[in-house]
Amino acid sequence: MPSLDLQDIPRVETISKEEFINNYFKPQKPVVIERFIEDWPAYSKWNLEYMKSIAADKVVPLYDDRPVDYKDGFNEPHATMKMSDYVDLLKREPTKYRIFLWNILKEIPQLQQDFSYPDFGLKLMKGLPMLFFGGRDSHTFMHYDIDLANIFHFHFEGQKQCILFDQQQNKHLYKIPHSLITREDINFSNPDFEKWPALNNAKGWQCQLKHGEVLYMPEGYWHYMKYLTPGFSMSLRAIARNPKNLSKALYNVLIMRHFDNVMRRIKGQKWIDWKNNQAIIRTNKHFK
Ligand SMILES: O=C(O)CCC(=O)C(=O)O
Ligand SMILES: [Fe+2]
Repeated sequence: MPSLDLQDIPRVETISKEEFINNYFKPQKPVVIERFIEDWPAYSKWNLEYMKSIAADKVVPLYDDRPVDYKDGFNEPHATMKMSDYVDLLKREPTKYRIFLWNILKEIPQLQQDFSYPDFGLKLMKGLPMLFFGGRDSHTFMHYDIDLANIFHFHFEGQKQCILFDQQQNKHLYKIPHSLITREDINFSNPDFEKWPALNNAKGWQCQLKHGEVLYMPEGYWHYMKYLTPGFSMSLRAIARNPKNLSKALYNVLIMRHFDNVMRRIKGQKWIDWKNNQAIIRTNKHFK
């Protein structure tokens, strides 16, 4: 059976600032650091039960895997639930509901005492520690982040599969124009190559993250995350340094996002359908 051409992301136990900058940041290569946060209180404290106890009555925004609808705003949640109910659901059964981009600094400030901003030689954005939760077998669609930042993704409880591609692979990925995602009907954990033949030419990376491990994703890297068991992660970020990525980030934030919203308002579902179709036409043009 054909499968995606994915290399295992290199793993190290720990890393110095110099090693990180020279071996991974400068060449823009991903890495998993296995034992970097063992001295954080979060390493022993953070699990689903703890999050439930600390945020029980908070109402959290939830996302499932429904395709983008023109009526939804950019990143608008599909449902909400009390955190205690959500954690109970995660533990009880597989669920598609995920928490995506939840700013813990704002929501539960005391969690800040449980971690520190590591010195990887990059300036981390202090206001933006984001949390992500998911149930067994749920996935976060393939996307790259609007600011093309360097992302440090710390995982807690359970196991998560991550598949990454760099921006050079865009032409093989059925990327949707004027957006940050690929076709949502591609199952990246087991793609249908008859339907999506260009994926044969994509070269990417993969890993399975365990509790306490941190994944470095270089600037603008595409990422697809599948929760193999219920769990959650925290992302810290550093602004893109490569001028090309930085200008792409500015374009996305200042122009692309608003243009897309305006087109949704004017053209409705036709705009979404056109974009989905263009993803195939553009990728096939390159493939043939
Ligand atoms: O883990 C997830 O569900 C998504 C993570 C993500 O997209 C990110 O860290 O930027
Ligand atoms: Fe992301």
